[in-house]
Amino acid sequence: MNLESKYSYVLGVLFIGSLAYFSSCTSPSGPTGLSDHTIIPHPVAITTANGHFTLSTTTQVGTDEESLIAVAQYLVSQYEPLRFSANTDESTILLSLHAKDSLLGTEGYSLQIQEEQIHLSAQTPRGIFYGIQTLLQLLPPAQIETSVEIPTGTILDYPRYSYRGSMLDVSRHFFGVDVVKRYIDFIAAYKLNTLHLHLSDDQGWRIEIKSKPKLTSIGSTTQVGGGKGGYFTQAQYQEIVQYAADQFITVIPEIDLPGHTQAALASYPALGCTGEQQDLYTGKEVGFSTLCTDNEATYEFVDAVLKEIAEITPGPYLHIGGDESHATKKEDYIYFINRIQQIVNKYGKTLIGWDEVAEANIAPESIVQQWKSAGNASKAAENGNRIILSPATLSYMDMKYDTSTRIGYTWAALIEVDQAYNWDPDTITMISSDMILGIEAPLWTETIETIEDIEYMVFPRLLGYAEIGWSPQSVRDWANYRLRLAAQEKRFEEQDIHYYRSPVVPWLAQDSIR
Ligand code: TNX
Repeated sequence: MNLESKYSYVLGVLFIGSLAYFSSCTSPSGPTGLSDHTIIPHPVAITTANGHFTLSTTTQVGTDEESLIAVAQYLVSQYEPLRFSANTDESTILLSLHAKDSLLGTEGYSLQIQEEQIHLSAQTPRGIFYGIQTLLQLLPPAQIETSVEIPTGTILDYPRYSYRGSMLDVSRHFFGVDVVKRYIDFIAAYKLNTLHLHLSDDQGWRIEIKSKPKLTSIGSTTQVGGGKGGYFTQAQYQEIVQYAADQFITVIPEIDLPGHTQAALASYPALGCTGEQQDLYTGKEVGFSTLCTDNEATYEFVDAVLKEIAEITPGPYLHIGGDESHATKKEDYIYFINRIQQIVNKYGKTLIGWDEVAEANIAPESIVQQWKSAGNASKAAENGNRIILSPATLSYMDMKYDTSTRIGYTWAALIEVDQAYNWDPDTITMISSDMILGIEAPLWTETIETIEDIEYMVFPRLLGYAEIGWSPQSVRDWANYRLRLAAQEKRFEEQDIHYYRSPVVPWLAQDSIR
């Protein structure tokens, strides 16, 4: 970090600190104590001490636990001056699995910052990984040349929900392995633990199925607007799954059925009720295609597809879509979903479907993702299904921020950064809290063509969804959140993220003070 950027970091901290100080007037430790942090998602509990730990170019990270070496190396890889040391006597950042607090569970951590040492402990490597994300946010975003002071104190932290996800639609526009990896890095930094990949739709089939080669030789060859499309080989998909797992993220593959299947129908016309040749589709309409539900060949096809995907997916879930099947008769839809559920279960997986699947007789173990119908979600919850909340009006990242947003849709809502943040899963639905598994923010890509487009729609709304999924409602507050969000600006810029400079966020580098 050069002097100028170090100076502006200090200024930034002071600025945020003093904003927090003057807005609350309750901070006894002054503007640079740990409680004036800018961490997102906001931790559960923080206590502030009066000193500081000095992190320098000789600071070493160590652990006595074999199972923590990979996360220790991850930390070192994320922050240039840090070194890994096999000898813990020389380490001043210590990682351990000694955490006793039962509140921490499998994802929580305790971070104790003392003058001489930082001790990060948890009950699992995953907990340590989340503690590392918090620690990284306490460091200046750019690399230091000499040293940086971190305020002392302790953080005790664990998530509100066990399911914290984002969905990326790689069907409407195809995005390759590198883009998906960058997306994984984004969500991991804010403690999300699930990546839902929307792998098939009318406009393209995006995953190699060895026993059904035309799905990719024909079905993957285009996308919205007529571009060349693309697909993941099974090896590439496995590479993504492993990359995600290394950051404690579970991949959920979605094959959208029985509607949203034009790419499959164009590849294998026998899947349709007429058997006639069908064209590939490059438009944006939804709800016109369906597999033939009273044709045994359909079930043989779905079985073959889900078998191969289950074999390369270590996570417990298969998402079967089930949304907007307007071309399928209701009784046929119910019959189809019930049969598909048996196939998913036969391959040892738990079914997830969009909220319409609640119209079928789904087993209580299956999971329902609410996007449109609160009624469907309530019905499912009464049936014993746990619910993932993705209300389109609040959490769809393909919705425009305001009417001037260059890309995106408006059909559900305009979602400004404050609206994306300001909702509580418990109060937007009639479902009892214990049936809510968590939340997921989807990014549909009919209008999104490049990584820059993705970044623009996702940043900064994603951080708000991460906080809704992780932090207790009692510590969430827009007035304070917007200051913490503003402080992420340097971090976004360091990573060359094309974020939306929302007018409701008091960015530090306003043109007037830049
Ligand atoms: C609805 S959400 C859809 C998607 C579209 C999206 C666009 C859902 C289950 N279905 O097919 O891409 O709207 O906002």
